Amino acid sequence: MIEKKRLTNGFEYIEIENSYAKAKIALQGAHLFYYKNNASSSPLMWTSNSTFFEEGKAIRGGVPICFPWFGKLKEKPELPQHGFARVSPWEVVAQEEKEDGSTVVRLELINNKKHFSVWGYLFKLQLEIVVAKSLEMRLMIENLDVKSFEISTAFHSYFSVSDVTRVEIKGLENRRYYDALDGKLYEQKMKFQVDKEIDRVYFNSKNPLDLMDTHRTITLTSKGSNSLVVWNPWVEKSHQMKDMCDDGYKNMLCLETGNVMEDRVIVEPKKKHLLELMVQEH
Ligand code: TA6
Repeated sequence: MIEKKRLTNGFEYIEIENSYAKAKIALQGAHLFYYKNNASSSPLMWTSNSTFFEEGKAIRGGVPICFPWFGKLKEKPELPQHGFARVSPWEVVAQEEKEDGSTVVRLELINNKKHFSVWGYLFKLQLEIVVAKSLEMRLMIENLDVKSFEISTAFHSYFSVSDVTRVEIKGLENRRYYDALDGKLYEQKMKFQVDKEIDRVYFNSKNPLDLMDTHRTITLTSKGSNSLVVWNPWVEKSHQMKDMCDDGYKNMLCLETGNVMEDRVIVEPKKKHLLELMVQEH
């Protein structure tokens, strides 16, 4: 089943249901905000029960698409954090229920005057989402301009965990990272642990990455990305965010695959950059 639906406030999303899983994708931001494998006891992605589903407001959870910048845009810090793609209306350009039981949806965003006024380049984004036993996302970024552009991008994925203080991550050992909380560089020597706010950019990311929860392991395999951002807002920051339920931090961890800071990407005129993520749970 693939059905276009609207919330009472008119907010549009696509609901997908097949023999493997159920998913929901907002047209704004081509933002997957729900995915649950039929064989799982809990959803794969976490979404705040205080999130807004309103035009122009980023959904707190699921997989926000960060483009064309990550975090604040240095030269224009007043612009929306993580770029405009996640708060822009995308268009469904293809949808297919395949013979193997999976469902594929493709959404597109082409630059408009509003985008051009803040970021003066011609571009096309196409996001392909495959809902199957695993969740696959492919973001194709095309430079339609006559000049190169530099981008920082990420799948800002919020994963649902039973207790964030008890999860382990395999694949970060000895990795260099930038700690956004103190602006310093470190190396992951100790076992990864969440017992405070975590906001780190790991460089030179490796595949696969395992997020080990008590009842399941979530394995991330990415292509076209060299950075991994790990974020948990913990108590204080959660209280500061209107769209974050106070204790929501206990059951989520962001593992964001993309290219940020020193890993940012230059896309030459008429060329494409592909960012891919496959998420499996077992
Ligand atoms: O996950 C990295 C990060 O840049 C954090 O610093 C935090 O700001 C998070 O993104 C959430 O950003 P958002 O704009 O969605 O509130």
